[in-house]
Amino acid sequence: MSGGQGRSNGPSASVITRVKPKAKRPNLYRVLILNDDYTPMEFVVHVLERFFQKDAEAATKIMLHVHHHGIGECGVFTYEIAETKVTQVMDFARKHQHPLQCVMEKK
Ligand code: TYC
Repeated sequence: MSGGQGRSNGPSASVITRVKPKAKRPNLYRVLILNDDYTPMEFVVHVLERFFQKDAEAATKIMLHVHHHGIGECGVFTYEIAETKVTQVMDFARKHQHPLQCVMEKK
């Protein structure tokens, strides 16, 4: 077993390497906020501006969509970024004693 693919990567064994770069698409996750009866609309708009870089118009549109439909998308991110956004929003809502819920789901 020497050369080509096989066991024994000892001295002088060859290893097949890929020449063409394999572009792996990362798994993507939606970050969603949920409606509730208590979180003030202005607070939700502020969250969307602060953590999701939305302007006032886009943030208001998303907030109103959630208010009327129960759930809405704040953005799409790789796993670690999405997880960070969820944590930031949940911590911020708790700090201000609002019940706002933020979750992520695989796209
Ligand atoms: N339903 C809330 C209210 O009437 C507003 C709200 C919108 C709360 C979006 C949460 O994700 C939310 N004050």
